[in-house]
Amino acid sequence: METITGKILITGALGQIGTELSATLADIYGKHNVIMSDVREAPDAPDAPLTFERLDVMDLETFRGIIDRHEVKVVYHLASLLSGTSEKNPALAWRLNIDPLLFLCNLAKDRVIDQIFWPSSIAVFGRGIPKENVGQEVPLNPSTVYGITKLAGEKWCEYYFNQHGVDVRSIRYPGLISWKAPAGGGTTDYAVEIYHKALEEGRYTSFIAENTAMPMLYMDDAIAATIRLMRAPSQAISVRTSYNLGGMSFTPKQLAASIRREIPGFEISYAPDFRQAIAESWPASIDDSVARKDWGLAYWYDMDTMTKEMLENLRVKAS
Ligand code: AKB
Repeated sequence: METITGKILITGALGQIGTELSATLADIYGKHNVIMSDVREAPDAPDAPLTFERLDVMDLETFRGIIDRHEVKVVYHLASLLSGTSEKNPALAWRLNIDPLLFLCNLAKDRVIDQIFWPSSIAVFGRGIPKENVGQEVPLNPSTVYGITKLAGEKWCEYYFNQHGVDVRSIRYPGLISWKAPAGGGTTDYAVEIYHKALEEGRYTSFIAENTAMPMLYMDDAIAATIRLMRAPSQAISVRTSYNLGGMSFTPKQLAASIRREIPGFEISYAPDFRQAIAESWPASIDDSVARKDWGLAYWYDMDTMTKEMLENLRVKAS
């Protein structure tokens, strides 16, 4: 087990990333060093393994109380409204995605906490750039509320690093695919739902059109990348806005073909909704060479190995 000064707090810890990140951090640093928090109640498990705090991240007084009480030094601030949900409630998305980040940056500026991780997204990209292999330094013109909040957040991270030496690190996550916890409110969520429906019903209706490619990543690779970034020496971090992460790139049609290799009768149909326009505003693939060079980003899964893992684990979970 590795030693750490102070405790680690995870916000949004019951969400898709938080569920897996909390467990991995507890394995690395010890259960007593990791505090989970979420706006939802803790799951009603008699053997809930980690300390849990109920926290609405917009309640800054409670947020501060938790940080002080547990002597938290590192915060993985994952609580966020995703792209689909943000379009439905822009004012809430702005407040929720920005105010707690600024609160944490100010705590780090005052040296109450030492390090922050904050997730950005491929949603920062928009018009005026090529669709494929989008690089780290391109004009950012998001067309969604969510993308606007993520772009603003990235700029705040950079500002607090430049002006106050705040060690805040960030990744532009692509769509994340996992089986442990459901995705919630994103445009890339079809790539999670499809596996559940494939097993439950043998068919799926995709809200994204068949040939729309988006960058995607299996959760194990996302967690490994996040921890690798946070452990990298400060002098290796050349990007203080947010690092591109490309993962893999596929369309719903290609993902359906991958599932059909495991479940031969699987059928897919298409009924694009408002999220289609969001998907079309995002890149199809991402160049993440800067993250590879700076802190050794690497991946272990491709579409087919991910499909095998997803189906295998969901089958076990359902049995
Ligand atoms: C979403 O679809 O909103 C997220 C994202 C790409 O940030 N998964």
